[in-house]
Amino acid sequence: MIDKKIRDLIKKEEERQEKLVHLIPSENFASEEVRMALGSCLTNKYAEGYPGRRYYQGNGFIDEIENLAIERGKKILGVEHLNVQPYSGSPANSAIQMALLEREDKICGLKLSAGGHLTHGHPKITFSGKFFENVQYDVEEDGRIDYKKLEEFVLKEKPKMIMVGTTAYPWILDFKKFGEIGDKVGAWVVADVSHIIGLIVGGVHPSPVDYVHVIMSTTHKSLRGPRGAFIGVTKKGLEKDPELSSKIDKAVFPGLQGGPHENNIAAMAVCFAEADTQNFRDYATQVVKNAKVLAEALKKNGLKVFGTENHLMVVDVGKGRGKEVAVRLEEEGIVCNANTVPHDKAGPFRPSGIRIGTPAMTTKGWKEKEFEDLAKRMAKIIKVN
Ligand code: DSN
Repeated sequence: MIDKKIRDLIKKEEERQEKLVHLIPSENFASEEVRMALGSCLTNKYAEGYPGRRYYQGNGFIDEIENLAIERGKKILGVEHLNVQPYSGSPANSAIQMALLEREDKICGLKLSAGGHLTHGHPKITFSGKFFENVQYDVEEDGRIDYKKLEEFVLKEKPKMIMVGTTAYPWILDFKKFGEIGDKVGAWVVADVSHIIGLIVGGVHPSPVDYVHVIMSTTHKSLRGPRGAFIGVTKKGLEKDPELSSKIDKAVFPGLQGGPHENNIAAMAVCFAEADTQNFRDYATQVVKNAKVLAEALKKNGLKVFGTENHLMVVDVGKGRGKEVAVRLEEEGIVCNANTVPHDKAGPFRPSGIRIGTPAMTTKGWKEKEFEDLAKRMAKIIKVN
């Protein structure tokens, strides 16, 4: 059967991705090779369990694929153990928390409105917020974490787990500081590096590997892989608990998930190999250069910008105007998302900013000149809107 409706819609989406300017910092364009693996026959196979320990027959090639993903991932990340089965970031964080926390233990994460993530203990409506006691830290007026204040907060609250990870934080994260602070209260320190993983692997953001116990990341953002995630266990993690790797594995399967998506895992293996090249390191360097140019050019054109030292920034577009500005930009072919600014007076439902980043358009070959021109266009649209 040819499903004409779906084919037409995919074609339209393909054209949209081709034509527009994509600035959502968590989006990217995966390579043909990654997409080949994703669309392959591997989607047909059940493989519950882990390589060499499967519940179904017929997993010889699947085991080779998953082992390759693990081996390549461990090499670029520098971790001791790697689980590549999480379906995506939220299940991965849930698995980590399920492995290491008891009900009512305290989890500490950056506030969502300050650039954190729902799965980092966001109160009431999320798994991590419902099942564990949660405390949240904030950023300062300038959008930065004050590490002194963070330390005081952690010493007072004594969380069992500290989530270090961001979705709209344009500054370098001081993983060493987080590690030291966590050690003072004996907390698990988990780095969710989903946004910056490509920069870490590309050598343009410090790695958390020596300072945290667990590293989690999605693979489809700055790493340019499939929509999936991994959980890595560090040497420091194993020193804290020699059983850590097995606790994580058990929480992923059978704790939370069933059969792993081996097409995804193969695509992950491809993206790990792609990331282990000079070409990718050049890409990561260019992502950061482009972001700096974009931020500076927007400032020069009169806008208030938070950032940047990484791949993204938050632009203050006026109290409560984030959504209307994002819609207006899309009408002009520029795709971004509305976002809160630090200490947003308008609240999360009518945010005052937009969040933009450079990973996707850098993949398309954009350099400083294109981003400088774009900043001028954007400033005009934002100001007259
Ligand atoms: N939804 C992702 C983002 O856009 O940053 C975070 O999971």
